[in-house]
Amino acid sequence: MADFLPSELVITPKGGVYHLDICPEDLARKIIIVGDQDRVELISNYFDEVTHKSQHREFACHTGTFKGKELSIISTGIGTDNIDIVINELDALVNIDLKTRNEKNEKISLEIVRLGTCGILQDEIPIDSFILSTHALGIDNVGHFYERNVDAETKKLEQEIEGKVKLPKYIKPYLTKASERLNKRLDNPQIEKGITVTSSGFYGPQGRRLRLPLVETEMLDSFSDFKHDEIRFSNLEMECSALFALGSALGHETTAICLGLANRRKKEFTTNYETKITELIEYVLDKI
Ligand code: R1P
Ligand code: URA
Repeated sequence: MADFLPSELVITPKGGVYHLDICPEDLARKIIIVGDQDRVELISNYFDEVTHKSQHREFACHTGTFKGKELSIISTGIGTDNIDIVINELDALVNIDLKTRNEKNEKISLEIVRLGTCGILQDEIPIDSFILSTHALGIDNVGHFYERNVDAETKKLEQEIEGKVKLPKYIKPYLTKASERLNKRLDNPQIEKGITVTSSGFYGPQGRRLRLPLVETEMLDSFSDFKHDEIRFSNLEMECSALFALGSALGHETTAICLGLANRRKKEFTTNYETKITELIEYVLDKI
C-alpha cells in the first residue's frame, strides 16, 4: 500500500498538489514566499525569464531565473493556517513521489525566505526598517499539532518568555528558530534583528483595540519590555512561527525578512510602502 492515501494527500488530475495546484517540475529549490498575491509579480518582474505562472485561490506561483539563480515566488495569503498548507504541499512536491504516493529515500532541503510586512515592537526601530527574524514566538496554534525537536537553549528561552509575557489565559506560546545559515546571507549592519511574534489575527491578537475590548491589555508592552541579554522582541506578523516550526521539522531552511510598516509603540504608520518594498525585494533577490 502507498505511504499516503488519496484522502491524506490530495493530488490533482494533472499530478500536482491540491491547494497550490503546481507540479514538481514547476518548483525551484530556492523559494520566496509573500503574503500578498500582488507581491509575486512585483518580484518576478525582475526575472530574466519566467518559466511557470499559475494561481489557485490565494496561491500564486511564478518560477523563473534571476541572474542565473532558479527561484519560485509563491503567495501564501494571510495567516499560519495557510502556512500549514503551503509548507506541507511544498515538502510533498519534493519529498514524496506523487505518482507512487511513497516517501522518497533521498530528501531535498528547500530554502524558503518569507518576504513580508510587519508591525514594530521597539521605540528605537524606525518604520520602514528591514527586520530579520532570529526566532518566532507563535501565539497562534499551528505548531502545537506537530511533534518537533526543540533544542535545550530554545526550550529554556521559551520558558523564560512564557513566564514574563502577558497573554490571554488559553494561549500557549511556542518558540521556533530561523535558519542561521540563511540569516548569515541576509544580514548586514543596517538590518534590525530579533524575535518575531506571530499572531493569529491582525486586530485583537496583535493588541489592536477597535470597538471590542481586549482580555489582556498589557500584552504588547510585555513583548516590548522583555529583555534577555541582547535578545528582544522586534516585530509582529502572522506567518513566521508555523513557517519555522514546520520548515525545520521537515528539514528545510526557513527564515523571514519583513518591512516594518507600523511602529506600535510610537503609533506611526508608513507612507512609503511602494518604495520600501521595492528596496526589500531588490535586497533579497541579490542575497538569496
Ligand atoms: C496583515 O496585513 C498581513 O501582512 C503581513 C502579515 O503577516 C499578514 O499576512 O504580511 P504580508 O505583507 O506578507 O501579508
Ligand atoms: N502586518 C502585521 O501583521 N501587523 C502590522 O502591524 C503590520 C503588518
